[in-house]
Amino acid sequence: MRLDIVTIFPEYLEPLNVSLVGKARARGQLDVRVHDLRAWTHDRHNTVDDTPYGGGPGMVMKPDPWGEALDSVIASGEGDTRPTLVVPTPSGRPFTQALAVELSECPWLLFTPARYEGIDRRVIEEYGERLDIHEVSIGDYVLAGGEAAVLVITEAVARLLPGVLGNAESHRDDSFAPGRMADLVEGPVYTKPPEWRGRGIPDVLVSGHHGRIARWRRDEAIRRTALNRPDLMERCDPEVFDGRDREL
Ligand code: 6GU
Repeated sequence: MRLDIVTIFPEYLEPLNVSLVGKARARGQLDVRVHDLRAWTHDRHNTVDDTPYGGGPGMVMKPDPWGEALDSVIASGEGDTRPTLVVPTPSGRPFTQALAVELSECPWLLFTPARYEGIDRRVIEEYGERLDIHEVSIGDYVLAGGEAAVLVITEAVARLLPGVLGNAESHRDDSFAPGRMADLVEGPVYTKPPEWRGRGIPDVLVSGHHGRIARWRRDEAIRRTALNRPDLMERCDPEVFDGRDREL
């Protein structure tokens, strides 16, 4: 997969050299290209923002540098391949595991993280007519810019790429993974030693009884979901609660 990111803070994307995403790059599974938006400005101050039409606080990112930057990145593709445009914005659609899966199936993603009050709307309209586009929010809070959202989205997408996670099964039981644990968050996990500061581990986990272990994990997932995510409980599939008891 190829990833292009156009930003006024290229150094903000340095974490893409680390850990899972960094290793995927080193292995050639991810081709990440970070571009400085100011490379496509032409004035002495490398201006990327201006005051909003209609007044109000803050600044808006000018369309010209974005237009030149996106044209240049798009033209760098092979043949007539086109990137899928991902526009991080607090007014976008919520980023979910389902969207992470959808984006992981795209060969080429182009991210446009903005600072200030966002990008002149005409840029989104223009490229929305030429490219598949997703305006995406990573949650109900406001960040100073979209770069942190790019890191979040990239990590969620990269770990879904074939061969990036060590174990192909590793994301089967993820919180929010489609399938068995759909709409439940995961329960607690334990490792050695069997006693730490006087605290043991649940006996069932060393019982060797795989059916009982699976049922215990399911029950703990439901308990944690009810506690932390009552919104998910509302739309939980009743089958998840008791549909598998026959098999356990
Ligand atoms: Cl994608 N950008 C910004 N600036 N704030 C956000 C966000 C994105 N998602 C949630 N808050």
